[in-house]
Amino acid sequence: MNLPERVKEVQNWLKDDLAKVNDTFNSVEEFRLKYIGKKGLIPALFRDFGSLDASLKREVGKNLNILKKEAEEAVSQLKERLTAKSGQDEEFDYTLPGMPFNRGNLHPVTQTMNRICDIFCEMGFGIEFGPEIETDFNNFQALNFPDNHPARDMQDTFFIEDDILLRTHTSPIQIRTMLKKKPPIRILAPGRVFRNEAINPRSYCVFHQIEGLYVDEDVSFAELKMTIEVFAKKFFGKDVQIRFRPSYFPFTEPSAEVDVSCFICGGKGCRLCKHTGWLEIMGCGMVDPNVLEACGIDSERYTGYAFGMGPDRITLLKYGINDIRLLFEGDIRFLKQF
Ligand code: 2U9
Repeated sequence: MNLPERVKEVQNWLKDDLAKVNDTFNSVEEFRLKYIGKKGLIPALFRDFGSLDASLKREVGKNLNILKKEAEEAVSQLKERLTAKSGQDEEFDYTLPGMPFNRGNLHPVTQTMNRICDIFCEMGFGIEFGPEIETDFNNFQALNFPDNHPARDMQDTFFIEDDILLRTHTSPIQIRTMLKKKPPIRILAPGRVFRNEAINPRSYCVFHQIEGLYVDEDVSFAELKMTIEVFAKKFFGKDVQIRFRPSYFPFTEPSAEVDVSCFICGGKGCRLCKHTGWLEIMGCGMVDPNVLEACGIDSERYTGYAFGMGPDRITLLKYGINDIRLLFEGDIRFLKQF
């Protein structure tokens, strides 16, 4: 095949190949190399042009230049299209509505704990945290638990070593605070606690507590009652009543359990309050002088009150949940309802 015919043939291939190029770098580059790359078809035609018969040079030279220009322009247009498209997703339809994304929410127990902490913070309480692994002294001894108390039994407490255990209440936080700070002390101690209990709908081996402690000169049971009443009305609603029933804890004397009038039936009696009209929400009392002394606080000069509540139980009551285990399973289908 002579050169003029080869030029025509390359012209036809160019048209066909151009129609097949897609918007990818590889496809454009393949096209460029085939036609105008150093070893491409058009430079090869130019190389043969030198030995062409002089009478044909004018006509063939003109066609060759046109062919070269067409190929170069095609490549530069293809490259421009590629640059314009890069950074964009061809498949993406910008008119579509935004994709909804899962924002998540705080665990219901965290919500309860935050609300409780907020209310007591408004009343001047600070918040303290402590380790979940504790000493026997901080968890039992300093809190006036006698050596033979059932809670100290392996059956009830997870011991790690002889004197090291998983805290069974958040009270060691208050012990630590009293050991390092002088009164006045007014703190809240929230956290996870651990007890070696049978697992069933009403009890679990891990649960939460929030305890409060106020130690100063002249702290009285009357002040404790008022503080708890303010809390109960803010948390459960301004119309709730509260009542105190005498009780016993090793670390407080006198001690009491606190009930609120049922916030479902208003005290008339319903399934939630087991037809008593009352719901037990916390325990409290005046800090036993032995506990103050164990922390180096003069019990002649200072008195204190303390209280403790279970935010898991309060969450179950609030939402009418009948199985505490649901709070610890991490099932998203359950958790996203709150
Ligand atoms: C110190 C001194 C006293 C904390 C208190 C209670 C009463 C109480 C229970 C509530 C529900 C435990 O989780 S629960 O079962 N707690 O009734 N807690 S007084 O008294 C303290 C704490 C620390 C130094």
